[in-house]
Amino acid sequence: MALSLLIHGLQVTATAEHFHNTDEGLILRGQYVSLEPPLPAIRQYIHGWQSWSLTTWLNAGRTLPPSFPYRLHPLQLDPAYARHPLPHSAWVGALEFADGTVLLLGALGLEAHIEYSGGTMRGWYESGHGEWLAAYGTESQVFATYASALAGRLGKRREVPAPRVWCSWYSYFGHPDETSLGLDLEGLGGIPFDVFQVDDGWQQDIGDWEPNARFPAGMDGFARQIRAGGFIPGLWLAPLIAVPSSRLFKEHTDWFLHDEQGELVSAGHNWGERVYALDPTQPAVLEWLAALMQRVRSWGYDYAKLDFLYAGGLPGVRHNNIPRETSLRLALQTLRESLGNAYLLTCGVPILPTLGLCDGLRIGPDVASHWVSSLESETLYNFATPGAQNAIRTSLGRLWLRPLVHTDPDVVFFRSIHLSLTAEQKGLLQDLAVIAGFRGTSDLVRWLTPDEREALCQFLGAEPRVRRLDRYRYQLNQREVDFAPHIDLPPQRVFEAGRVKRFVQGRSNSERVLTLAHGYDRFSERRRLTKK
Ligand code: 9PG
Repeated sequence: MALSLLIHGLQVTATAEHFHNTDEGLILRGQYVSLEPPLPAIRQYIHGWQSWSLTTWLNAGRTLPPSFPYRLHPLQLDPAYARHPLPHSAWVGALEFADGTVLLLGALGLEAHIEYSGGTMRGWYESGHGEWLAAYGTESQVFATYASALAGRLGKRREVPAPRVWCSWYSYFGHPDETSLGLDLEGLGGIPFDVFQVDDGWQQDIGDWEPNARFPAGMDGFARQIRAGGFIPGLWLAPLIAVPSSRLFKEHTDWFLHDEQGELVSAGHNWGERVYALDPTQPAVLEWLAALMQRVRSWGYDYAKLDFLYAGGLPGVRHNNIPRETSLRLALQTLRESLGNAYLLTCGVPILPTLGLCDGLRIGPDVASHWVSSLESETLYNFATPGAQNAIRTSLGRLWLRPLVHTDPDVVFFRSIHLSLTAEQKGLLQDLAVIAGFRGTSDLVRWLTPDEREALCQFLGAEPRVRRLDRYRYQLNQREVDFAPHIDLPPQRVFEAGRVKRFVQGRSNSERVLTLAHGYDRFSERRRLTKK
């Protein structure tokens, strides 16, 4: 049914099966809906599917080429739409007009997608009929209305303060060890962190969540050491994936998600291997997940960073045929319940299915010790890879989620060694963390000068008054910060023959494989940083 409607004063031609006005605004119902405003938009908002997927404002009508490498699509964006001809938005899209006003269309259920073409914003549910919110006003107003409607449908976080987190990843990468971390713990004495979180690298394999030889005291022993140091023990796991080398995969290959041809579904590449996705709609998998979370709790961890959760929402044939994001949400419900009252930070996760179930949510890709790699952004056209600029761009586009969840823009840096960021770039990351309300670092205290240590303490303790001045400008107490000059995408893909080849040449075989598989050079970065 097509209707001409007034949405907060804007005359819009809308199609849906059903319309009704509520306190929240105009609610549309239907599998397919559309909004056609009277004027063309100048910019459109695209919202990436999971934490790491690109989220930003684009000039209306511009297209985005598919990112490279394709084998990372399942790991970085919604693979079902990776080669969609128009910029694709998961759940929520918005249009900005020349006078600065914004028209938003946002799904209130899961498995929903949005695109904009020919002056019309279209939304569709992959299956079934769901609800949508249409709102018109200032950008802040319409996103606040959407957030409040989502809170009513999916829920929001518990009323606990956001923890201040020390996380091992951005200094040790895949090789943390009990002895070095023990020294770091001592160094952190007197610095106001709440959580000391061990990241990737403690486990035997992705899928085999038992401590490896670098943690001889066991994860329970190390949790006791963290607690004795005065911090809440935190642990990283990627419970919904496994690599083929793991015992889990070898012993339970039938637990993994298949496609219609009966082939295993790829969850991307990482750790030098292909990654596969568990099918948590199988009762045995759900039981295994619950037992795993209970084990983590029994070891003494009260903070869990659960990562690579997108795997639960990939397209595939599930045991009980329920839609993909609904099945992810059911898995998250089990994870949440089995973690009891532990703090849950989700990462690499489709956004809407987590709402009401997690306390904290990673809202952008990883930061890195560099600002941007021109190979990745200009040639691979990949904005989900680690890098401070990518992290800032997408996280800024997701700050509207603040009323629903602790928004984690990833760690900040105070160190000046093992880092190529300028003082200004470090400052942008720090300001964003304060605005987002979630603070963490991986800096080792022994890497910090006395001034840097002092700046870290001040950052952790500061509670400045934050005011949003416009889309990219904020005021922190009396100081203004403007992110606008730092977030534009390169206008189009720069593809010089030989550029990728030159980049890859001169590296060892294993580095070459990793570079090609990942589209970025994490391997050499890790080796450089962990050199003592
Ligand atoms: C541990 C890390 C850290 C980090 C997480 C996640 O290939 N990729 O695009 C890719 C993106 C992110 C990523 C790894 C690979 O990092 O965000 O904080 O926990 O896992 O492995």
